[in-house]
Amino acid sequence: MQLSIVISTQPASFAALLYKGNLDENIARVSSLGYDGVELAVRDPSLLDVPALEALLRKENLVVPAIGTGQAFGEEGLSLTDPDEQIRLKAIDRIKAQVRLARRLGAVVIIGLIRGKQGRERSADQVESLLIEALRTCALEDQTVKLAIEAINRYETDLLNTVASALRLVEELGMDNVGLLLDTFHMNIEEPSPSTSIMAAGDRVFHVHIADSNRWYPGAGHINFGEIVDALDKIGYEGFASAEIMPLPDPVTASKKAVEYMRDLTG
Ligand code: LER
Ligand code: MN
Repeated sequence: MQLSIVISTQPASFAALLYKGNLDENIARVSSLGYDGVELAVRDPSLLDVPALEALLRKENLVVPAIGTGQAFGEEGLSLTDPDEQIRLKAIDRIKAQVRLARRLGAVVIIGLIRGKQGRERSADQVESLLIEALRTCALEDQTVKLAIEAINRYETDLLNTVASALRLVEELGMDNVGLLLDTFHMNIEEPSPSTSIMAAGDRVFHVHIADSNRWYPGAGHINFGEIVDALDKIGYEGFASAEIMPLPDPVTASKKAVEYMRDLTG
């Protein structure tokens, strides 16, 4: 299995991010630790010097399997299902820009917290139709770029907490370039059996996040990663497992432990 780790291209408040500081140094460190790729959390692609980034990735021999987009929600309040149409349109434009960046980098675009929240005033049907329409527009921007909807636990959003609910939405949308991101931290909270959920998602799994039950590096909590890896093998998953972990006890130890533990497990 190919391994990557999430880093941010700019300072951010989201906790499960390593290396929030200098991008050049961070990418060099990820490479020296033996990762195959680096997942980038990007708030706004227009703030990136893409040719410089591409040169750096070439130099360090790293690919970018996925781009995280949640900072636009966390830092700017953009969401694909906001009640305010102007905010929804801004969020759609931002994801379209992420799709264009992803095309250049060969990455999947993650639809995580940018999906927004349902709240008490609106029904699930209302909010899900807004999301489906927004995702259709984003997916049509470039059908060679995959969008991966992440099932996120109930403490972070009330919209699409389980793999089954995200899968239902993906099937309703019915576009080949829209699938799922499975995150072991969220699955450990929401799924009766993470391996059964992985099997149910099958070839709709476009990307995987790994963190242990406490969101520390794999091996620091009680998730059975052997079972997770077996289930991913069974569905023929050939993508990346990307460590989205707390920088604890410190960023370098966390990223080292994650890659060592996963290499031991997957060979
Ligand atoms: C992001 O991938 C994630 O897992 C969420 O908890 C926050 O966006
Ligand atoms: Mn995640």
